[in-house]
Amino acid sequence: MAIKIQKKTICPLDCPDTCGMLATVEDGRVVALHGDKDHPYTAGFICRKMRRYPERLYCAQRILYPQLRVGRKGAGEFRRIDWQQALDILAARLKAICQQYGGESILPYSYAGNMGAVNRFAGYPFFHRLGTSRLDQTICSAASGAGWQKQCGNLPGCPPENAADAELIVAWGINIKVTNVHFWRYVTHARKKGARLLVIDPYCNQTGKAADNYLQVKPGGDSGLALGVMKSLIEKNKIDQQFIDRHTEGFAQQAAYVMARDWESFVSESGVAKDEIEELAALLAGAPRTFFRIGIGLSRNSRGGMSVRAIASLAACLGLFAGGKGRGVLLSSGAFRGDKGKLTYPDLASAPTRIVNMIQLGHALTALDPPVKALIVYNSNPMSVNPDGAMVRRGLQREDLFTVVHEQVMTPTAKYADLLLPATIFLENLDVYTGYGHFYLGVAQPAIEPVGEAWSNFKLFQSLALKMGFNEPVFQQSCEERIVDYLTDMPGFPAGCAVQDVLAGSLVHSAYSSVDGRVLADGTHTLRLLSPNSVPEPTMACLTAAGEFGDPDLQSRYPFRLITPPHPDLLNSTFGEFYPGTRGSVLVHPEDAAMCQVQDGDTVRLSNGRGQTKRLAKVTTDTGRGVLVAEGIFWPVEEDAEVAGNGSENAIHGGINDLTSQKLTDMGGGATFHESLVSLAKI
Ligand SMILES: Nc1nc2c(c(=O)[nH]1)N[C@H]1C(S)=C(S)[C@@H](COP(=O)(O)OP(=O)(O)OC[C@H]3O[C@@H](n4cnc5c(=O)[nH]c(N)nc54)[C@H](O)[C@@H]3O)O[C@H]1N2
Ligand SMILES: Nc1nc2c(c(=O)[nH]1)N[C@H]1C(S)=C(S)[C@@H](COP(=O)(O)OP(=O)(O)OC[C@H]3O[C@@H](n4cnc5c(=O)[nH]c(N)nc54)[C@H](O)[C@@H]3O)O[C@H]1N2
Ligand code: SF4
Ligand SMILES: [Mo]
Repeated sequence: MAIKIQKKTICPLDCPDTCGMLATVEDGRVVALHGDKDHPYTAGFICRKMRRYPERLYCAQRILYPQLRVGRKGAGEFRRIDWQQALDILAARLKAICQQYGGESILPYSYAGNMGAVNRFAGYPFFHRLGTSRLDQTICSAASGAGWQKQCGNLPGCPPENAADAELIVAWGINIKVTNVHFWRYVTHARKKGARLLVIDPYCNQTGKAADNYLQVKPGGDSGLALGVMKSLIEKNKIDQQFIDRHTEGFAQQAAYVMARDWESFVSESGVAKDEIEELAALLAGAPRTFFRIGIGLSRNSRGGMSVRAIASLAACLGLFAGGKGRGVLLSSGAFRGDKGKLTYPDLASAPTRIVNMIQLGHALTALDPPVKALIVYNSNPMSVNPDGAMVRRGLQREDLFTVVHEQVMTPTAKYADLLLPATIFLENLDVYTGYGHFYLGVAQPAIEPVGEAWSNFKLFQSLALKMGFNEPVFQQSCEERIVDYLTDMPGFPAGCAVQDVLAGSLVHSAYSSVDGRVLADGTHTLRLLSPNSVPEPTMACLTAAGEFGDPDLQSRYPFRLITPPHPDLLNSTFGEFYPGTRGSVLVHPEDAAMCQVQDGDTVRLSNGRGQTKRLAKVTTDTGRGVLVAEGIFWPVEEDAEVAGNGSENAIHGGINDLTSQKLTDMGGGATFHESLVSLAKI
């Protein structure tokens, strides 16, 4: 009789919830995944995406051994080789490219397919030592982080548990029911005691539908709204003056700024009428126990960093950072501040090398000088997730580019590999995980042996370093040694907590997590409403001009504003393999649909100067006029990928990111995924 055992593990996906899970293992195979009841935050529940994860371990698309390309680039045709051959080829090619073109002609590309601290950054020591170009990892939270940093410095977020006692919860640019499902529990607790949930978003998303109030804001219009509310609070004398005096600097200048602007500027910027802005101000002023849950979604546009600054400044005017029962502000928890250098080893680099912003991968592969000759991808699927997908594809098609992809399944990027390497899945790995939506950290031991010949990122880069003759001690480290080193003296790690206990499975609760979110109580933080040294960026939260959405040339050619938020069944592009042939939908306002003669269920083409894609129209008032919403980074549908007669690559219908741009956010060098002008036509 087969024996079933349960092993504790942790979800590795890029999701604020970082769930504790139990893997049921039978005969060395994982047969089920469930939530771990002992995890204090995720408490026995995991999302439906992850419950299906065991299928992914054993699916037909899993890459099981190293392979070399035999067909044309992108065709996904390979022949099997063994790891020794793979390492020989890889080491020889990298040496030759370094010799002929220099180390900077090699570009590593990685992101957060696996959030385990060791595996996520496993390639860094190797690439520093080799002297390659460096990747600026900006694709997710760079803009929101920069905006938060400007106003709040390194202030941690308020623990999510505190929201349970709120009388008003504001979900600002975050789709809690999709991207932060465990926070919903606190919303429910609070509402049982009479609290209201307000959602501020350009479309009435799943969370908006379940909310008490939904407020539609223009995409990128949050600064207009937050500063308008601030103006109303000042006019009505509803500012928390005590908090302002004690914990902030620069309020007088900020107040002078909003009072000098007329109402029309806030209304036109936000798309929210004056009386609604005033109502919101009254709602906030009347609810001292308010909790702001701020999403990263609202920062993915040309004014995104400023939106976070404006909302943080508004929260300061309301005194929310003082914490206390039911009050607080949470964008990212910032619960553990490990020294990244203990994972990445920047000192191995003999000289600083050029930095490539990952958002501009399309540019790097097609126009950068001196050119990129080798691209090494792990932990990411840039062909799907990176903006300006048509340019990324054009780059990956280059015959003189050597592309290595270390992957779990045959993704759209993996198909373009010259050398394809099999990667382990978290259930086969040892690693340490910290949540960014809560305050816990844990280590997960492998639940099973690797399937096929899969190697972890850590094993790949340690082996490659030895193959290349790198003999620094870091390349001899075991994964456990790196974890122990990383956890030792980690800021946020509570005193008296033993690293060995953590390796044995104990969860760690951050020292930065105060019970009631009184993060400012010790008086060590001052919120800077005015940052005189931030020039050339504005010194305070203010109204700024939109990028692509404000461009008159583009507006006349491509009249619709497209935003591309997450889908409940995908985690960025992960799980795309479960939905072959799925195009995803696009929400279209009924008046726009009538103008374009589009009906509900029609297949439509979305296009602009960068590319095009097909989606199914969903005609609904959930979105505003002129705003199209395409949820989810579904993989391109095979039949759409044919090149039309003229052979131009623009004739390809790629994924949704064929429409998004390489333009950067106002701060932090982030991506503007929610700011593309497009046209809409029925096919
Ligand atoms: N199911 C699922 N969960 C996920 C992900 C996924 O792909 N699928 N992705 C994960 C990752 S990597 C991340 S970073 C997080 C991201 O999670 P969030 O921080 O929630 O950000 P997004 O989900 O990108 O966007 C959330 C909302 O922001 C809205 N939004 C867009 N532009 C604006 C704006 O200008 N103003 C305002 N107020 N709202 C705006 C969108 O319409 C959307 O409803 O989620 C993680 N969780
Ligand atoms: N249009 C649009 N585009 C977006 C976004 C959006 O809202 N709209 N969101 C953006 C955001 S917030 C983010 S964070 C990025 C995410 O971009 P990515 O980090 O690329 O995220 P995923 O799409 O989940 O792809 C991760 C890949 O890594 C692989 N992987 C997982 N674990 C491992 C491992 O241990 N080793 C190796 N070698 N591979 C592994 C998975 O199989 C998967 O194919 O996407 C961005 N792209
Ligand atoms: S994706 Fe998020 S909600 Fe789902 S199991 Fe992982 S951490 Fe939990
Ligand atoms: Mo992200």
